[in-house]
Order: sequence, then structure tokens, then C-alpha cells
Amino acid sequence: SGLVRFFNDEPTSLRLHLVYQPIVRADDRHLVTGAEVLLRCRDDSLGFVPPNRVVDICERFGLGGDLGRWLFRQVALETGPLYRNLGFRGNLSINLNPSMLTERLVEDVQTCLIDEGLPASALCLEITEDNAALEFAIINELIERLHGLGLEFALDDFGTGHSSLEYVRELQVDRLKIDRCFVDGIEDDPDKCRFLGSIIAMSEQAYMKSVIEGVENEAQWQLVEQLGGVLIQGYHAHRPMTFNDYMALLMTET
Ligand code: G
Ligand code: G
Ligand code: MN
Ligand code: NA
Repeated sequence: SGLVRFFNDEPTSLRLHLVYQPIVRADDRHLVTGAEVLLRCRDDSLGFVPPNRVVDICERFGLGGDLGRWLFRQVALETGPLYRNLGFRGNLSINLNPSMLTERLVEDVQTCLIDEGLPASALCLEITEDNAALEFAIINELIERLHGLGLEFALDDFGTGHSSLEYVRELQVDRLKIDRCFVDGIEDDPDKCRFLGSIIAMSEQAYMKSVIEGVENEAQWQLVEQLGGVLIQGYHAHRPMTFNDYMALLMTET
């Protein structure tokens, strides 16, 4: 079926590709610090399939690990030359689906990324609460081993789960990705704005870099910067783009 075939070199039915959404500094929007890698899928008959659906389907069919390794390999193939030939140092954030968060993760990172010349220090792995059906101690051990190689970790979609504060307290992550629902409407709602400020302050006190997601206009940007947000990922900075467009952006902005 297409589910199996799309992992081959010549995809036939489900066509997967990657887009890159730049992450910039809140205090200097021209400073592109890296990008989040986002999965895109086009199916010949279904059209656009949302990435969450693709992930769910793969997980259900026992292909989550394969999807993860395909993702790592694709990122390495596309971006490897940037690092090998151009000395690029920007950070790439990759979303981990549940099956990727196992003992095998360390080996997968090493074979798929380091072998292609992508330095481990260029990577940030994003964990959501969905991932963490495992015990915190087990995840932290993986994080510790990958920290040893130079990778960073982010807690994604912060604030949307049932036990966000527990996750942020227990997991040894370097970045907190504050969900876009906390940004939406702050320009019209002082209470909401203060609330966002308190989340940013919390991440600072816990020695985490805050990444503010979903900044869509100038008014929101100004507020996020005033509140001390460190990094911004949102349409007002950049939409997700092809790798070629991302590379072109890096050439002009850095
Ligand atoms: O890119 P977009 O906003 O459409 O993504 C929708 C959701 O799909 C987000 O929650 C995002 O985290 C998830 N997603 C996108 N790409 C990937 C991926 O490569 N792996 C996993 N696990 N989730 C992804
Ligand atoms: O992994 P995560 O759930 O954080 O995925 C990020 C998702 O958010 C991507 O699918 C991306 O397309 C989407 N996104 C990024 N910036 C914005 C934004 O400014 N507004 C909205 N509505 N969505 C955004
Ligand atoms: Mn993410
Ligand atoms: Na997510």
C-alpha cells in the first residue's frame, strides 16, 4: 500500500516532504537562529493530508520509527551541505513522534544525522506530552545521553496538555515552546498579556529559552518582546517554507 511505499526512494502514493519555519530572535527579527522542520504530505487522491494525521496513521501501523528515521535522513540530506560546506550554525528543531522516543533514538540520531555531516549541536528535539507515555526518568536518561552529544530539547505545545507544569518541572529540557493559544488576542486583552508574561518569566527562572509560537502581527510582536520572550516562531516573522527558500533567506539575512 501507499503507506509502505512512501518510505521508498521513489514515493508513489503518499508524497512526504519537509518545510522549514524560521525561528528568529524577538529582539532582532533579522537574526534567524534556526528553523522548525515540519512534515508535509500530498496524496495523489486525497490531496493535502495534515501532518498529525500522517503521524497518527504511521504510529497505528507500527511505522512510527520508520517515519522518524525517514525524517532524520531527509533533514540530513537536505541540510547537510549547509553545515559541511557553508559552516552554518543554525538550529534545526525536529518533532519527535511517540515511537521515536525509545532507546534506539541515540543510535538513530547518530546514524542518520552525524554520518551525513550534520553536527549534533545543530539539533533540537521537540517533545510533547503525547510522547511521554514513558516515565520521566527514562526520558531524562535519553535526554542526558543526547545532551552529551550536544543536542538540545524543547517541550512543545506548552500549556495545552493536562499536566504541563509537571512536565516542565520533571523533564530536563532547554527550551519551552509556548503554544500559540497564549499569544492569540494578547493585543486586545491585558490580562491575557500578563498571563503570557508569567509563562515567559517562569521559563526564564527555570533556565529555559522561551520560544513564542504563533506571533501573527506587529502588535503581538512588540508585546512579546516587552515581556522578555527570547525567540519567536510565527507567521509575522516567516511562514513555513521550502528548503530552497529557507537557504535563500539565510543567505540574505545572515
Ligand atoms: O505544520 P502544521 O502546523 O500544520 O503542523 C500541525 C501539527 O503537526 C503540529 O502539532 C506539528 O507539531 C505536527 N507535526 C508537523 N510536522 C511533524 C513531524 O515531522 N513530526 C511530528 N511528530 N509531528 C509533526
Ligand atoms: O509543533 P507545533 O505544534 O508547534 O507546530 C507548529 C505549527 O504551528 C505548524 O504547523 C505551523 O504551521 C503552525 N504555525 C506556525 N506559526 C503560526 C502562526 O503564526 N499562526 C498559526 N495559526 N499557526 C502557526
Ligand atoms: Mn513543534
Ligand atoms: Na506539536
